[in-house]
Order: sequence, then C-alpha cells, then structure tokens
Amino acid sequence: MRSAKITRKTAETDISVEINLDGSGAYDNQTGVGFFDHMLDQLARHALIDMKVRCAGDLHIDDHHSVEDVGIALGQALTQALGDKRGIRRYGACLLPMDDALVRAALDLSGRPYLVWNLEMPTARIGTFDTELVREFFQALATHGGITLHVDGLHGINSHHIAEAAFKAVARALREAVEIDPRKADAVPSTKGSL
Ligand SMILES: [Mn+2]
Repeated sequence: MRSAKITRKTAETDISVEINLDGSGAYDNQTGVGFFDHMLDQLARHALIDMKVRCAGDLHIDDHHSVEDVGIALGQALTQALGDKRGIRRYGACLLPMDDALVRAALDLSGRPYLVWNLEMPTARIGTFDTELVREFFQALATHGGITLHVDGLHGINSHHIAEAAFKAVARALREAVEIDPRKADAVPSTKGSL
C-alpha cells in the first residue's frame, strides 16, 4: 500500500499527517483553521487520497505557520508514499469550474519543486482566513512533495469559490498523476530511469 505517516514538531506547530494514495478520499482533517480544514477535505475527496491531518499551531499569532507547516508535512508524506514512483502516471492536469470561478492546474511529480502561481483573489480574507495563505500552502506542498505545479486562475469573482476551485483542480490533477498506469506499472516514468 502506498501510504505514509509524518509527524513534525517545531516551536510553532505540532503536526501529524497520514495519507493513503490508494484510498477512496476519506478525510478527517482538524487544524484549528476552519476554512483550511474545508480545503484539505476537498483535496482528499477529489484526489481520492485518504487523509488525516492534526495540527496544533500558534493560532494566537495567525494562521500562517499552521497552513504552511501542514503543506510541508503533506508534501513530505506524498514524497514518502510515492517512494521510487514506479508505475505512476506522473503528470496530471485539470480545468475546474466552480460557479464563477475557473482554475487550471497542471503538475508533474518530477522531484523538481517549482511553483508557477497566477491566481488572484478579489478579497484579502475569506471569513477570518487570509487568502494569501492559499499560495503559501501550495508553495510548501510543491517544495516538499517535489512537484512542478502550475496554477492559473482564469475567471472568478468570489474568493471562496476561487480558492476552493484551486484546491479541487490540484486534487484532480494529483489523482491522475499518482495513479498507477496499467500499461507501464513496473517502470519509473522517465527516460532517465529515476524521478
Ligand atoms: Mn466551500
């Protein structure tokens, strides 16, 4: 089974992350940041990755450390669960609409972290959640998951819809990329022989 458990404790956050890439999208995410839990639930559900996240963070400062550090731990879990990446499709892409919002995500589980982020949200906050933390999360996930990740917001007027469409688009792209390709299930999908 392609699964991983990561624990990560610093002076700012105490985190545990469990994932199963061959799951059904079951989720149980509790970070103390309500909107972020809602987004992690979308990520699990639409990537069909089972995901359990716990985070006790320094929310008396703000949500930044908690969101960023969960991104780090989830990226580490993804790297561990993928192992040598034998048999995976490697690439994934999704054009995802949600009401007014349309977001495109394309990714490569290349082992080369790179984030291209072209997504703006019209408000600084969604409820109490800083919208700039959406990028911070994906930067951390890409860096520690070894992901080349492109996210483009093509349309949208509502920040909640735009953020949620971004998480769902990345989730669907991730679902595709981590899947085992039955035509080449025994090989690492690179002419270099490793990823
Ligand atoms: Mn929502």
